[in-house]
Amino acid sequence: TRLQMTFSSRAEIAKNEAAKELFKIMEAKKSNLCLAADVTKSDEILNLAESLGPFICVLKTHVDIVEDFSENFVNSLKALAKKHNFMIMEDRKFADIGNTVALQFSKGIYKISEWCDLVTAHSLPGDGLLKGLKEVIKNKEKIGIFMLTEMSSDGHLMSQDYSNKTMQMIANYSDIVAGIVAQSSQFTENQPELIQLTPGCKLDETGDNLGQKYNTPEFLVKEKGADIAVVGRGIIESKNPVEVAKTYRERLWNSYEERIKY
Ligand code: 6AU
Repeated sequence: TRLQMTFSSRAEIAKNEAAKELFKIMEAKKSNLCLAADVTKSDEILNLAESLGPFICVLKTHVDIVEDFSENFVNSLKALAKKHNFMIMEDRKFADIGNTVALQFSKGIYKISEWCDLVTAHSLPGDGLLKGLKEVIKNKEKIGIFMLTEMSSDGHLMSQDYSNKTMQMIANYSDIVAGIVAQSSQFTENQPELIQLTPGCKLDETGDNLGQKYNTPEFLVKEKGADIAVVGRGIIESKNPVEVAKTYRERLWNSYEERIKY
């Protein structure tokens, strides 16, 4: 099954070009750490990208929290992604009709499709959303979508049925879907071409006071099937982000190496 396969063997069978590339980056850098760069100034994001870039495979943004967004910022971030060999994921969580998400993806101030490698979306509106995103992606070389299957937050409304139907929906869009955002390995057991991204990762605490739930790197990779774990505050709010990021990277990668042995 997926859990025993190496990332390099999965690169061979990935159907989405961005997923293929991401598997290769993970293997090359021995990193399955995604940084959630949830800070509100563009310089803070660029500083994180510069100092932590060597240790991560993906830098995840929420571009709508950036107070001083500019085209310059995007160009600098892209340059750092190239320099340190990581991919940029905009965690936009699209959730509207196809026509609207196509506009949100390509227009407005952010023009997300012009700079992201990966982007997140909800399946809630139905597959018209994927059709809309695909209209935009068709002119781009490599963009991969991550579909939300399950969330890390307390009381989310994504039932087993919702998650299963999400998997059915994405089956017809394997060229543009790179993976899923999920909390358990059940959905992609027989789909090693998809990448499981799992948020809610911290070395110690169990949650915040707004419903977020945390697990350790070992538990997420070995028990919950995470291929990539997302870490935000665990790193960016620590006293020494570089040292802490190295620790996350090492513990996540060791967990992956142990996982493929069994
Ligand atoms: O490590 P944290 O709690 O500081 O940050 C977790 C990051 C945030 C969330 O927007 C995101 O992960 N996230 C997602 C994603 C990636 O889509 C899904 C989810 O279920 N839970 C979650 O926290 O940037």
